[in-house]
Amino acid sequence: MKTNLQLKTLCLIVLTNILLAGEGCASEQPGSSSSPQPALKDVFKKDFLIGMAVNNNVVCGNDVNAAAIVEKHCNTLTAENVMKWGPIHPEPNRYNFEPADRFVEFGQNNKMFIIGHTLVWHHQTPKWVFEDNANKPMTRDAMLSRMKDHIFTVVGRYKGKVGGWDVVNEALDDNGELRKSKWFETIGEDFIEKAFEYAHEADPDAELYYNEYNNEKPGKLEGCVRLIRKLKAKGLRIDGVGLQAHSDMNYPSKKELEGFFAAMKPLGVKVMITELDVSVFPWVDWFAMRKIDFNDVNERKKFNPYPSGLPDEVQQKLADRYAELFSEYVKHADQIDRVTFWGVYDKTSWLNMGRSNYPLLLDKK
Ligand code: 9MR
Repeated sequence: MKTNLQLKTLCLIVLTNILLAGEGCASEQPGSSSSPQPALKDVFKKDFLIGMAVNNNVVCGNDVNAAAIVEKHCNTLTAENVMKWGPIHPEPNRYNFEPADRFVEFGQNNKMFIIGHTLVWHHQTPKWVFEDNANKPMTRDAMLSRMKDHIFTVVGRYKGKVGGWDVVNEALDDNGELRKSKWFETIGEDFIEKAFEYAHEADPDAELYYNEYNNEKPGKLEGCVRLIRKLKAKGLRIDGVGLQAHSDMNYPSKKELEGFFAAMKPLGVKVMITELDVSVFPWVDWFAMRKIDFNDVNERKKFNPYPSGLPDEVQQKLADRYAELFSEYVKHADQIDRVTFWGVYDKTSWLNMGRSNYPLLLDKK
């Protein structure tokens, strides 16, 4: 373990500097060697890999500043959307590999550990996947065969290039029971086992992960532990558990994080911090967000209080919060393989949802 005080202090200073640099970052050439900021991947070299989820614009050369940031700071890379079922396999007999190919190429060119996200999820999966030719629900066998075919095609294409796959994403409900998704309803609870089995067959060398949000909360945490134990008992390969880490200024607490690391330790799996961001606002889901009338001045004040920039004191609180989370990560570095931010900079974060949020290390510019 590498929790020496000097390293820890350096990590926190770097994070705080990046966050507090504000607009100063924009005028600096993010990837240039003259930049005074050390690369995060170097600062945390002894602890874990550092990654970011990227979209098409970053890997296709449309957003050169973001690409330079990723090249400078990251040694691992995740596809934010292009490998999900919908984008990569939009119709029964049509795959759209081009964006995923560009993503993998970008990662390879920069010698990054590439993460495929994600093979089996209830979301961003087209309706046709769960229907037969007559638009009737699929039988278990037909569904398994469709799943296998998809996994073999996608994992097979990137065999030896993608180092690890989020095989199954978000299969649990908050109470730790299996989510009643179409996967669950059509195949039954062993759809998760089958997905891991097929992924391993398709690329025996790839690492395989189960990825989840809020799995540091009681209920879901217990469900997650049960699931990993079950997969292991069946002799299936599972290398790690993804803690998405969509966080806010208070959640997760130190206690919740400690509980998660303690629960994972005896399972013999690595932990990946897979989708880190820190919302400066308490969580409001998509459904509720859509109902907010941003033309109403009171609603705006309440839900979009910082439309043109974060006040200094909130920025400082955000920096402190990031430092707090990273102290926990460094403390548990013996369990953590990588820390991946869910995006590169605030402008492109999924958390804006119609307002200005500030969840990442780099600001809108
Ligand atoms: O960031 C992703 C966003 O661009 C997509 O519109 C959204 C679709 O559901 O998915 C977002 O990423 C999600 C990730 O794949 C799984 N965990 C939750 C992430 C945030 O919603």
